[in-house]
Amino acid sequence: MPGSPDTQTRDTFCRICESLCGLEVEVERTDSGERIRDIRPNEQHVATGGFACLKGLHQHKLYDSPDRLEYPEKRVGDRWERISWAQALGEIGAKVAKLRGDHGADSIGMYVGTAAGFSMLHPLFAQGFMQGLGSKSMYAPATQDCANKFAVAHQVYGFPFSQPYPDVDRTECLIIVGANPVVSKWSFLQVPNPVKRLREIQGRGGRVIVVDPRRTETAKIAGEHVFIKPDTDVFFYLSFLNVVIERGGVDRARVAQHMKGFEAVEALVREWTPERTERVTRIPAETLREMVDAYLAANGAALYSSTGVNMGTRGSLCFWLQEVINAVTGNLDRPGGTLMGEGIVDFARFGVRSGMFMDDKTSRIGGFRAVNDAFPGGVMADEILTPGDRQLRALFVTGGNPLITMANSGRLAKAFGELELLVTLDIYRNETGSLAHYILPCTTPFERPDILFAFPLLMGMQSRPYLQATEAVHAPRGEQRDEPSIYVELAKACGSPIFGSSIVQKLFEGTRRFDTRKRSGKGGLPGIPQEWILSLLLRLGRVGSYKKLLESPNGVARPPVRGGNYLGERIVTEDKKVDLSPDILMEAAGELETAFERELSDNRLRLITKRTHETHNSWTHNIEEFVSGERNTNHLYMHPEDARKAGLENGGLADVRSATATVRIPVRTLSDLMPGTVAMPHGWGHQHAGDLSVASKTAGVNVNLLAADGPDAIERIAGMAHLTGIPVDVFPAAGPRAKDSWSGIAE
Ligand SMILES: Nc1nc2c(c(=O)[nH]1)N[C@H]1C(S)=C(S)[C@@H](COP(=O)(O)OP(=O)(O)OC[C@H]3O[C@@H](n4cnc5c(=O)[nH]c(N)nc54)[C@H](O)[C@@H]3O)O[C@H]1N2
Ligand SMILES: Nc1nc2c(c(=O)[nH]1)N[C@H]1C(S)=C(S)[C@@H](COP(=O)(O)OP(=O)(O)OC[C@H]3O[C@@H](n4cnc5c(=O)[nH]c(N)nc54)[C@H](O)[C@@H]3O)O[C@H]1N2
Ligand code: SF4
Ligand SMILES: [Mo]
Repeated sequence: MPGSPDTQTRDTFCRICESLCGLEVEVERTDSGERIRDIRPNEQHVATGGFACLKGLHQHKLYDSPDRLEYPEKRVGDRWERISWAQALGEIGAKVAKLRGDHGADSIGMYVGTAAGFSMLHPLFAQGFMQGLGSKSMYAPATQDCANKFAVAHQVYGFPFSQPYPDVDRTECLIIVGANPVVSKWSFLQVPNPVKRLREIQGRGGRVIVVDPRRTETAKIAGEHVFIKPDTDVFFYLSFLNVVIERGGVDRARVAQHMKGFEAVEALVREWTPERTERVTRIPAETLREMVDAYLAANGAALYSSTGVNMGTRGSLCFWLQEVINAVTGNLDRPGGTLMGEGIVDFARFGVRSGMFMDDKTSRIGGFRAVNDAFPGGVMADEILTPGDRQLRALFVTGGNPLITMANSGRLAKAFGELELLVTLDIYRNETGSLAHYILPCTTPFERPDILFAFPLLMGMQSRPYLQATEAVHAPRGEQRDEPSIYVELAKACGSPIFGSSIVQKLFEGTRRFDTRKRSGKGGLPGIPQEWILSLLLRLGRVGSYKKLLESPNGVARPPVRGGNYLGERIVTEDKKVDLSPDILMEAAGELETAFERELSDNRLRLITKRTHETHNSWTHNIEEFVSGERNTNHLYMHPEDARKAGLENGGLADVRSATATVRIPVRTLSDLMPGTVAMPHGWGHQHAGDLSVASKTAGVNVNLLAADGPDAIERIAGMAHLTGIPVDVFPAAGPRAKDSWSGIAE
């Protein structure tokens, strides 16, 4: 009951997605500890005021579930045993030390998952642990969603995290390619309440145009939609720039002053007229010209793209061309165009000076350059299965679920079975955990103190900049610990000091004495004082302290980014110019003619992604009401005409075959799809996670069984997996539904 003596309202913010919605949490005191009764959007919040989504408002059902991990577990045969932290740390430490001694540090890998990224300290300490071990074998989901953006920004702007974003509140023309912010709530930018914000663009006479193989929720809200054949975006961008030049839309003076290499790109796009690219993109030349005209006529316009483009086969080329277009038309660094955020520190300058993320290490398999220190997930199975120096023998998975979210999950599961040590740090025993040797239970976002994560804090990727801090909403009820403390303990147990420094290691071990124990649960296990480190970070940026920020539970607004001070000033390339034609991208563009020819003759169905409001990657399927009734499975969405041709109808069961695997799944017809395109939501296939009492009973299938892995299957520049636009054939099912989520099919 709100206001009753046993309940209290606490302010915090959501850390599931980039919207970071301000929340009011109703906490009730019970005999077994504090429990969240209700979550409401914080109406007073300076940036997210009154907005939150279904997932955010129901997240306590995930955290409060009896399925939550409460203590460390060890797999003994096919049983799970509860063990103490001391035993877990001791055994893991001994194993790691032995592997490191016998096979070198690189035999120990780490996959830092998406949930880690929404905490400020979790990824930092995971990296610090690896640094201590001296291992370079880092992996991250970036090669599933956005490594192309980092790799290209590194080339074009001199730093991977220099990521311009559309000035949503002032733009007159926003072209959204392969993103669905109404469902995803935006990516690489914080725009809470996307529906309202997109409508506002239209309300002030601006245009929002969505380029997508599906008439999406965003397209319906924004009103204008253009179909594109999946995975042909690079040809769209080439002819977009071709028309920009044809229309005289290049700001030559600005290009001469602030950019270099435009001649090479100009020559590259000369042959790519919209009449030509129309044959593969299926965007009529006239439509494309009209779109370019709208973009050029606007007083401030932006092309924005996200995972629908990133996950194709040429995400790096696409993002590069997009950035070239935004730059040469004069839209980069101007109001209404694209802006370079301003974090609490000049992260780009700091990064370049310190050499951060500039390591040019390459993967053993395939020789891929690391992006932000991480190797492509697409070679992970090979790194485990291929004998030799640097062979991966142990893996830590922290806040991620690669066996559902990475390409060729069937093969990856087999590879994980070969690992001598697999440890997951999670709030659940997820599918990856089901194969682990040890599982370490972690605190949830509501059980840890926090500030904004790296994108908004360090890069200023916020449409309405502000700062915020939160305390833990309540203490964990079991022996769960925060990840930074776990990594300090693990480093000690492995005999490899965190961040490679014995002084830092000792310092953190010492600080545990000051733990207030408020957050350490009934296990009474001391942790490192996260608040101190958060405060230190804020002080580095001269924006006060953690404690001070706590006084403003609705956030503290920061000055808006106005543009006009990036080019020639804040840019960190050596010559202070935007590099429009980096060698590595120009070289990669050499294969476009062949790719175009291949595209012309390929008319197989293309499988694309589809996110839904209730599901967040692989981890919200354990909430009963999110997966009840018809929502108990994912579906294969097909255009009615394609379904008819395949001999299928709404509700029928289909076999979907790619070059990698075949999966069996029920069909839903959907006339919002471009004919020739089929769609399947990812994140399903939980039958192996027996501990997830709700999710494990869902019938969904893991779409990533269909995606290919290995050095020849991934994008060359950034190592991106190919997760959308996958060629498939669809048939009526040859048998009943599958029980095995590693194979997806009954046979
Ligand atoms: N509800 C919900 N929200 C989420 C997530 C979630 O799982 N569920 N995940 C979060 C995460 S981790 C991320 S990275 C963001 C991602 O955020 P977004 O990038 O906005 O992701 P999607 O909503 O999947 O939108 C991708 C769009 O690309 C389209 N598309 C697919 N293939 C192609 C193609 O070849 N070309 C073009 N032009 N379009 C294509 C799809 O139809 C879809 O509309 O969302 C975040 N928010
Ligand atoms: N086919 C296809 N595949 C995709 C995508 C797609 O659109 N289509 N999308 C991709 C995208 S955008 C991404 S980002 C990746 C995601 O890939 P992953 O990061 O591997 O997967 P998630 O499902 O986000 O896993 C998050 C895990 O973190 C746990 N968790 C939640 N909160 C915490 C916490 O506070 N601490 C700890 N320790 N754990 C926590 C959850 O229980 C869950 O197991 O997958 C990608 N895979
Ligand atoms: S949009 Fe939803 S999931 Fe994302 S931060 Fe807001 S409440 Fe959380
Ligand atoms: Mo993502």
